[in-house]
Amino acid sequence: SETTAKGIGIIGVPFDKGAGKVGTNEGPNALRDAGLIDEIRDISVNIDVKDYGDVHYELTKSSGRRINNLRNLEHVAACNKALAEKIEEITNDNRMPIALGGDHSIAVGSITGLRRKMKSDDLCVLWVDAHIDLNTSSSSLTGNMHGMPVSLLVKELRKEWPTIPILEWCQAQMSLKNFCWIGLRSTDYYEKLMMEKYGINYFDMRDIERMGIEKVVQRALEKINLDGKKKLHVSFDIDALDPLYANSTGTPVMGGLTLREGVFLMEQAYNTGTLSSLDLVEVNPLLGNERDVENTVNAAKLIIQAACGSNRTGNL
Ligand code: EXY
Ligand code: MN
Ligand code: MN
Ligand code: MN
Repeated sequence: SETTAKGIGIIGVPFDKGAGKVGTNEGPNALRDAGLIDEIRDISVNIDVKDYGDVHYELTKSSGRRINNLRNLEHVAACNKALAEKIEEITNDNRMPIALGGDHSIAVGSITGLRRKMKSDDLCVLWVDAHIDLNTSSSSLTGNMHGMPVSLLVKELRKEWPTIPILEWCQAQMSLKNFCWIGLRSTDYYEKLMMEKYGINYFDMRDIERMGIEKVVQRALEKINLDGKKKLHVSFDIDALDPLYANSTGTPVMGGLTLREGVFLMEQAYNTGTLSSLDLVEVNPLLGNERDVENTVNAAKLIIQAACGSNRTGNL
């Protein structure tokens, strides 16, 4: 297979317009202020980390009105367009992009940017989340676009969308077959219908109870990357973790992954040698008490460090 990236590229996406609550725009700086960049550098003397700063965008038109039930569509479109360009720049620099969210709508830009230099089927995605984020503009009950990113990225559901000129740049055209979910415990009625209709790959919390996290990760990777030839993107929503570990997030759901399961999952993803990019989203430092914020930020840091090859028993 191809050579792995020579370094890591961090991109902050201070964005909350896809969520129903404000505050995930503070995520990137909460992680940086907690020492994330230096802690990644400490993993190994050979590690090469570049911080590309934050994504900035400008609106081409300024209206806050809803279009097709899509809250803040203009913001979501403009931010993700700018993010896709940054991700492309980072991959051109031969670095593994790590997008610090931001709400989960930013996966639209991050995966679109990655896909630009790849053939269809060269990329697979592990979506680690309490939610499946599969709503379309017509199925969504909230209009919050962080519940819709997957449907904008896959050909099976993109056709359910009306033509939206400001989203024309989003031509990811992935297949649902190249996605697998881990951690599900909250899906909407229409999302469940789509899961059945398209035979979606997933391992929910019941599967984790029955098989344990090791088997779940192994089976998930077998489903989307059996021969190990694809590049792996992990889109990690911090609300996949139980609120005990990550309460500072907008849509917490009890009964989630332990921090140990989340870290182990990411260590196994790293160990495949195919991990080539990551989103870490939905950290909201404006929610919860001081202790919640500290726990959530620390949990996010451990997961990112695992994606960078950190070893819990020490790094040489
Ligand atoms: N399914 C609900 C909706 O569409 O509004 C909740 C989505 C929550 C999305 C969070 C980020 O994963
Ligand atoms: Mn450059
Ligand atoms: Mn999500
Ligand atoms: Mn979620």
